[in-house]
Amino acid sequence: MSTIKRCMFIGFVFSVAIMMVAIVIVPSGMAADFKKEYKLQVNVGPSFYWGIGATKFADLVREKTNGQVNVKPYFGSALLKGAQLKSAQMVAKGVIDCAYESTINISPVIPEANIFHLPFFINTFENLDKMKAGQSGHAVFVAMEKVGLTPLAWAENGFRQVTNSKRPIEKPEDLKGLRIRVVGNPLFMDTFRQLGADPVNMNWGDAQTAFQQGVVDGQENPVGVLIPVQIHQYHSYATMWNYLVDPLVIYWNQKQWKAFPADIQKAIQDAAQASGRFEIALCRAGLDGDKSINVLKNEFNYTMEVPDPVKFMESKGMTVTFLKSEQVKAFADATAPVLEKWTKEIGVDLVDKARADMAR
Ligand code: X2X
Repeated sequence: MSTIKRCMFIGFVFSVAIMMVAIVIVPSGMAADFKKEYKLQVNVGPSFYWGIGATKFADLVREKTNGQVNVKPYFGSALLKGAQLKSAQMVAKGVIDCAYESTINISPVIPEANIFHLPFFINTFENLDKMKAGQSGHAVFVAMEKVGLTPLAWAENGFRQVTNSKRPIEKPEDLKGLRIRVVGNPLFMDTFRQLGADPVNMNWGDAQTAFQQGVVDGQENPVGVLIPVQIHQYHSYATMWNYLVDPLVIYWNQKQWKAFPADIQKAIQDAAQASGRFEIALCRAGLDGDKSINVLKNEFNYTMEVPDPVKFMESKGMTVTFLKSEQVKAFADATAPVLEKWTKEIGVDLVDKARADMAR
């Protein structure tokens, strides 16, 4: 062999060796770029509709990333020792990777999220959907980006309904003196105080014990929480007043998100969208005719255990009250000062955007 040929041969053997090493090492090297586990903050337990949605998200992420990204839901705000209002702060800091969380719980960091919690302002799924698709929903996502969070998709807890152990709530006076558990968001305290109730704020983990022990007379939550928590064990009266809505946002720590390769971002984004669509249908099932029941059946091959939450509560002996529009108006009039005060807090501009979205 000539020297040239020998050099070429050695060169060839050397490159083949490098390629083989690359084939063996690179895939595992790429996988090592991902964390073993991405912690997902969820305030409620796995049986709540929102918890079921979080599990669906984790499953879909695993499936769509071919097992490369492992999202693990931590239910009951376990990562926050129950302090649900810290979720956005901890994800922004990167202490927690991602969250499937209520707009109520992110409001300390994203005051704009309170646009959904103005009393008697939104009232229908149609209005909510218009806001999410419109400028007001967009403004909430932009506000999240500004504090280091990447919003991926909307999900839902739902319109919040009031339940209690004392009497049917049909007019503002019926709330007088009732001790009502609310979440620690001052807008909720203001609303119930304005209605003459005696609101007390506590985290969800403590609230469940408070219902059991009868420390409070009532509370407010959507059916996706009321049914799994078996509110009928504690309260005999529910009023379906749609007084405000609690959308969820699936979001990720922004810095971490930006470091993901584009195909992984797309896979996670798709998982968030699909799980959000599924979870919104769970929370609306039985409240929007056949619409959400059909989404669950046709798109997700899923049958609800409790397809009609109102019938279910009634079957457990609860009195479920639906308000006529003039009754809703009496509550809206009574809480008008709260709407006015919080319009200033949130920003007139955003409230105007929401009104324009709803009018479309
Ligand atoms: O604390 C609540 O009431 C709950 C479970 O609905 C939220 O996390 C906002």
